[in-house]
Amino acid sequence: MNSLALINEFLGQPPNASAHGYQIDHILEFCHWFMGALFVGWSTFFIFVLIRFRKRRQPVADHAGVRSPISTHLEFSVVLIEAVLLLGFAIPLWAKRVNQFPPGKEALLVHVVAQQFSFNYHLPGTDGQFGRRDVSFVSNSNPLGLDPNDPAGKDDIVTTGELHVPVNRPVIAELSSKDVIHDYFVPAMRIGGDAIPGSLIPIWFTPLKTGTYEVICAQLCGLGHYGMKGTLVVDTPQDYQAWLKERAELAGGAQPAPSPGAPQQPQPQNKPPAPAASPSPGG
Ligand SMILES: [Cu+2]
Repeated sequence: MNSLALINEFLGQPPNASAHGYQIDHILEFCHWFMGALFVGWSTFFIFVLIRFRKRRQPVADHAGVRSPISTHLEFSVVLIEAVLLLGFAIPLWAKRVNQFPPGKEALLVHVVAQQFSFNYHLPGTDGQFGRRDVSFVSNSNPLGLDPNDPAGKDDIVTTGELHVPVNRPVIAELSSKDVIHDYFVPAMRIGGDAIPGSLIPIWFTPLKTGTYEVICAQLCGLGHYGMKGTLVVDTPQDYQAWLKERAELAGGAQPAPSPGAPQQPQPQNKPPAPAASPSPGG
């Protein structure tokens, strides 16, 4: 156990797996130790006061109050330490998260679209272009409403529940929602952000370790909120390419269906029709 992360681990925080996560962990760990010291200090002072100023020894109230400047100095030190934490560490770290996004070419951009009760992912495919999306195209087989007439969307990849990303490459996730406010939270990456209908909220992180990590919804979003989980898999670049290829092959066999209002056209099928699989997760 890392002695610098004693309280974090005690409180059940999973090991950090992202580049900026160590800074967040240091602030959390320091805050916890500082709060611990304050708790012990103030508790000791409280017990001392209870005994020192008990009624038997102090039958009449002293209207002059405290004459020693020590309590003022103590209070001032606490404020000073808190100000340094906030202005010196917390705000600069936050500013870096929201102002210094990695350049678009270097980063992997993915659209995360939350819905009750799962996370959908939209990747641009080999052309690097996201296809147009419109709510009028949304159906069970086209959960994100990809426009079937937009050539940029032909190679797009849409998945639900599981996202793969390559290790050591910044990932920018643009969060939005189809229904209510959700929150895309990846504890091991020390990142999270609200997914709000009508808004696009970008967050970014750089995964450092390959592995499988839990994604959870951190906003109480309905009855199935407890089951709104997903998986983030951090792959080696080779595994990531293999996953992309596999998803592209799957997507090639299942183009977005026409919108509900459009006339139904028979689709060419090589296989006999399988029973319709419902994409809606049990929640
Ligand atoms: Cu949710």
